[in-house]
Amino acid sequence: MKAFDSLISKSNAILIIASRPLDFDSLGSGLILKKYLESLGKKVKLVYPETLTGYSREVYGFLPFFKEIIFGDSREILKHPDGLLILLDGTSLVQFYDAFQDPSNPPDFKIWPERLRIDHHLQKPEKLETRLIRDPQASSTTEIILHRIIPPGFINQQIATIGYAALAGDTGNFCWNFTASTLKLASVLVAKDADKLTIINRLFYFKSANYFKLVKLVIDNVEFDPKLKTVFLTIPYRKLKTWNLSEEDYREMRLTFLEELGRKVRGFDRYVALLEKDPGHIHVSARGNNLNNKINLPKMFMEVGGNGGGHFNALGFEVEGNLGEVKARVKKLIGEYLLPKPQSLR
Ligand SMILES: [Mn+2]
Repeated sequence: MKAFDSLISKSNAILIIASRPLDFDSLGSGLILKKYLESLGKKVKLVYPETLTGYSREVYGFLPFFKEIIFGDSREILKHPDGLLILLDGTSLVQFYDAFQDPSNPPDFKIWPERLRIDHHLQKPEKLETRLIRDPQASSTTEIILHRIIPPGFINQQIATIGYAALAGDTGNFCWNFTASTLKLASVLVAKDADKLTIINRLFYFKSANYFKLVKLVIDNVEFDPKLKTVFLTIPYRKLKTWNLSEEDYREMRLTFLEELGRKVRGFDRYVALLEKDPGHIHVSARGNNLNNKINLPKMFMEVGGNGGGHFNALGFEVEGNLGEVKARVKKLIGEYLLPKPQSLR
């Protein structure tokens, strides 16, 4: 890709930041790009902007070159611009520094004159980059990089393993968000002997022993709304506090609802989690059934404070407000979006 080549030819040093939240595409796209740029003689640093829990290290640690990733807040390193800044697999500023530990004093990207963002998410008004490579049709940022930047000859077994992990992760093991191109690429990676079994094991058979407790919490707190064809998981702060969940358990509980139950029950086309993480601070996430959900979820949720990021059938954001009121507004919106569009008068 010419634009990319001319951009990197100008810089000897390159800083790559892989977006939060942690997944195989974020780390994988970073690792593949790092190894490729290093093969061109560049000095590359790859940062994932938060520290990892022991569990996450177990899940992701098998990735080739994992030890080359710098884990921890990106704010210090971002204060010293040196060469090109590349932002991967994210749309908003908070994804590129440790906003979870400390949301105040976000980094100032503008002090980096050249900033490239590569992403497959829907566009968002926040403009972080000076150059953008974006393809919302692509399954993953890794797919964009392997198709448009990396020459096929560069793919060896290690790169194939990283790439396959990213594709399988972002498509739910090829259940959604994939195209013929994705499968062609997967075929190349399998032919290069990607370590499929380890990847599938880490992605789908790696639950904690207390997973069953988390499933019970979810099941005890869901509400099926047949009129809206939507399932809600609504948990107020006072209740969430009594459960005393670790950050990992919280994430696993939320994803159990969204990814394992979500999209799956006949007659219910959307799954909405409204979790009051701190008093008045609500973590909203939703999934839509890929066949039956016709509501553009990122678009609809912008009306309750969403940032427009995500995919048609998947999103998450945080908003300040009263839990009951937010839920009532979400229900009203879904009801409105489900009404047949008025026919224009002829
Ligand atoms: Mn991704």
